[in-house]
Amino acid sequence: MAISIQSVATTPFEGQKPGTSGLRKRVKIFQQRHYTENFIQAILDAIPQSEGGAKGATLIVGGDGRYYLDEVLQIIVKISAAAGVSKLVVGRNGILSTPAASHLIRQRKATGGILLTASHNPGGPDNDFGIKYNMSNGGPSPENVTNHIYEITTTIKEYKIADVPKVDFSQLGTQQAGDLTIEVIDEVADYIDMLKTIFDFDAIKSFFKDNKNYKVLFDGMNGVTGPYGYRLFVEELGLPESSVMRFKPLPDFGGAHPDPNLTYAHDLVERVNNEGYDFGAASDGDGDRNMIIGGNHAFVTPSDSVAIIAHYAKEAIPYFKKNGVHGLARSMPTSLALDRVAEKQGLEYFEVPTGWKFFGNLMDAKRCSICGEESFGTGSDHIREKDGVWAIMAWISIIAFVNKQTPGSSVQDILQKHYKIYGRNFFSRYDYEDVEGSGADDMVSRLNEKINSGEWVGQVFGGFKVKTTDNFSYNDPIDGSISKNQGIRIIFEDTSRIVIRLSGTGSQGATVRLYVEKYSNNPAEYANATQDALKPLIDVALELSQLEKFTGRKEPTVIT
Ligand code: VG1
Ligand code: CO
Repeated sequence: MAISIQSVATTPFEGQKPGTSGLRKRVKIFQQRHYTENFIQAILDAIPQSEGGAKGATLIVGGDGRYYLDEVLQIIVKISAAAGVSKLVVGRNGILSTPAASHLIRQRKATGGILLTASHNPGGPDNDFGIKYNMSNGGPSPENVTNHIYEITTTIKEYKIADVPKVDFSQLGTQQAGDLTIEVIDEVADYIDMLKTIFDFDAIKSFFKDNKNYKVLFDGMNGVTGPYGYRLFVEELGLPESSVMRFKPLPDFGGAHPDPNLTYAHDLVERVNNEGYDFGAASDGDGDRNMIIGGNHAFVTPSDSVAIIAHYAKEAIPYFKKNGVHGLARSMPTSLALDRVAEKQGLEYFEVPTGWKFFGNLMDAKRCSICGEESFGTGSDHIREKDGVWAIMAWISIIAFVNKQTPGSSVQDILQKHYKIYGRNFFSRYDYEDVEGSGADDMVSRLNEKINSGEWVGQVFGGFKVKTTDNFSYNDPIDGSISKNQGIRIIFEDTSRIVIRLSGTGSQGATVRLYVEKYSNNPAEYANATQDALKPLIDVALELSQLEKFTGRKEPTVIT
């Protein structure tokens, strides 16, 4: 079918540089005339020839259902048709969780995918939208590709759109827009089928059958995982409907902040503690993050979570029984708990910069099977994104496995058992959101000076002796690329650490992240409260960084 293609003259917009995970800006910014079109055109033009380029490509498209999704979908259709893309595979109503999109790219052997999400950032007309490109391995594009996208946006003079009618994404099936085929699919089905190949659904069902009083509560936080959680917990595993809450995706997430942590998933935490639930879990706006809690105020830090999953993987999860565990990896600020599991199991392990894109090469090279970030991200080489629902299923599998051996084991029991074997890495992150950018930059410049001069090395602060200081740099062992300035590290003799870095996912102002970690192998301390255990180190961090002086903030916005 012949369609008319129009060239539209445009000029570059400033700041279309993808951050830790794609371009995230206020909706109002994306709504500016040509803004979204420029960026989509840049993405298509930047698809590497080694990946096949845009012409003839098959792209997976979907997002977390946030406000402005519908308009962006139509823009993608028009620009794709003009660029000679051959097929778009889109979730119904444009809905696809980030892990489901990653899975589909791999399953369909697609060229790549365009993910429409700003993850845990709030949605709605006055909040955020986001666009990210994933490669044929299903993972976020690496820095050479995001840099290329950015370069194109700085010189763009025109974009091309095809004159095609509006596509209806609520209808399953195939439609044509000129030569472009658009296939709208059930957004949940393939993902649930994938989970069935990873986990032992029968073992989990029989655990729930044998423990009728075991109560589970899943919180979709009004984000994309609601339909996935409902289908999984209620329809597949047969749990009562009271096991899921906030499971309908809303364009503004009901005004909530869809970030699964103790602050923003407060409703879940309250209900689990007050209504006698044994297990609670939440996922973020786009479904790649997870939070795991147990009854009686048990909280599993994401750093512990990935270590515990790695510890039990081969026993409790069929996927790892079958494929083995090749190696482990964590992002730099994530606690060293995972390293201890790797050492004990004789596995190779890696420390990469913040952001899931750094795990992909290791996984593709079969050197990493399980990985995680302290920011509620946990995952494995089944896809190339972190996967919230997967992590929740991993935990339920572990609970079922441990209870088979020791009936009545709670989440807290599993934590304490782990600390008895490995010791405990107390870990906490302080976020100072939306601080004034120049103050944050000045703070980091001063820290860099201190580190370059080496003046803190050998000194003792609050009883902690500094062993090394640096600004983390990563040399990718697979492709040799080097990523510098990934965060200030102050490492002490006893392996305690302070890490400071600026967020790369915010849409305005700066967010300072301060991470502190302290190891204990004294069993008398394992049940201590995290904040009490870390207080002396946090004081050192605030003193060394002079955070209050530079940012004017006395208290963080979020503590996890
Ligand atoms: C944050 C987290 C990082 C995570 C990233 C994307 O980045 O710290 O660990 O990979 O968000 O997660 P930053 O640069 O703001 O610290 V998601 O669920 O927002 O895609
Ligand atoms: Co997310």
